[in-house]
Amino acid sequence: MSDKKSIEELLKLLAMGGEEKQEDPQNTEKHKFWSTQPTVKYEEASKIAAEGPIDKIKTPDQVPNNPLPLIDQFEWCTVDVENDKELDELYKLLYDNYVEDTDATFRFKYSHEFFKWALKPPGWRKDWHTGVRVKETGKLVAFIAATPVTIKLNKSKTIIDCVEINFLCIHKKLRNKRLAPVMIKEITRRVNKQDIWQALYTGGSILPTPLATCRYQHRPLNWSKLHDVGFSHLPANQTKSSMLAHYALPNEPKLKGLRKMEEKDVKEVLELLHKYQERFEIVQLFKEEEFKHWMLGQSGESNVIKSYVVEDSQGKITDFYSYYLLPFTVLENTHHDDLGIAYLFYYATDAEENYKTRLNDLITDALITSKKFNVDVFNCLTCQDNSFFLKDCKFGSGDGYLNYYLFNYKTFPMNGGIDKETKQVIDDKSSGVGVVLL
Ligand code: R64
Repeated sequence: MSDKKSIEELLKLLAMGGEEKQEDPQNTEKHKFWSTQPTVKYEEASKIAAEGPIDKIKTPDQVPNNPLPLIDQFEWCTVDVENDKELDELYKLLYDNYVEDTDATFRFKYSHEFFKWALKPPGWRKDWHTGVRVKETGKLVAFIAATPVTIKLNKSKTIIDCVEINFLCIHKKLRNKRLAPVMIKEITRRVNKQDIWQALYTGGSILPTPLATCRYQHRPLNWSKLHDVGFSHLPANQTKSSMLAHYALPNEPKLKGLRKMEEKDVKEVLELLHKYQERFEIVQLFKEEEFKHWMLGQSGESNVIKSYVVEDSQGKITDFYSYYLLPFTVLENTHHDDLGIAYLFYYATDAEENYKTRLNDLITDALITSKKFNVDVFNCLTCQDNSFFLKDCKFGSGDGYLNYYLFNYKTFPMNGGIDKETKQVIDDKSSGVGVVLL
């Protein structure tokens, strides 16, 4: 976000000769695993002739019935996310061992409600919440999850029933023991047993081969708190009060007819979204039940997912947006112990000639409504049509990148909303990526 960061980035780019390289010392180990998997090889990526599955077609009965062998002291388990005690174990594993930012000052502050929303969409399966325990003590030391998702590739009109892979986490003391490949192969086996052969996943590190790369974007809402915790820096030519003024927002949303989305809106909003998504190359197709789950949560008001619609004077829904809330715990700060974070999720509008203005108004209202939920920074990526509002809505580029991957499927590379060389946002251009993962 700061000037310092952009200089750092430039130096890094210079040092790498403009190429993104693996700085991971395990690059070769990683390669040893990924080169055995049905993914696009780096060299192939630029010369893909046709889209389609990579492995030859199989049937579930050709897939082994038994789990992969594990190192002796460990055993497979399923984590029962309907059991509070097991949810607490998952919380502890992830809190202590899931991805951290580079300075280890922030950790995801999960809640039971977040886990249930993220892990139990319609069609969820217990055995897709795969864990590893220490045999002797029962301690949970690794986890990986698959959830069902249907994607559509708009160019070829291909619809694929696949899974999303998320929450891969291995206890810090078990790192470098080659456990991740075993976790990935085991979840693959369990998914294949259900006659599903493709998976969608994202990650910060570069593996063979991203279908698109997006960049983190942040819109400060509570600039002074972000400054206090060391996330935002004061630019040389600014004062604290000029920063506050720059990021100030009205208290009330400005779109006439804006209201919370309700269950009765599900069908109409879903139609609006599916129509809207025709502009992207890869999108998520929802069944009504799935859309209800993802936009409204379990039952009653959700503290995790927030969805709003704009209803015109004829009662027609013209726009909608959604975001999920997943705060960070802030470690070792004298003034603050958490940071409220919203992540932009799905949105749509039927606007055409005033498209850019409408998107800007819509996302401005997303920012405004999120302040009620103690959001300090509103995050999104450079995917979807975000580059139409990032600048005017005062988002700034962060130092994180998110790579999108498809397992066992070749696609032409897609635009992730940033320039390949400079990594800067490309303004006012649709990205290819219309699917949003948590
Ligand atoms: O900023 C951050 C993240 C992020 C993002 C998308 C866009 C911007 C983003 C930050 O780390 C951050 N910090 C340190 C301060 C403010 N923001 C992470 O992430 C997209 C992916 C989010 N995944 C959440 C998730 C899902 C499932 C399990 N655990 C976590």
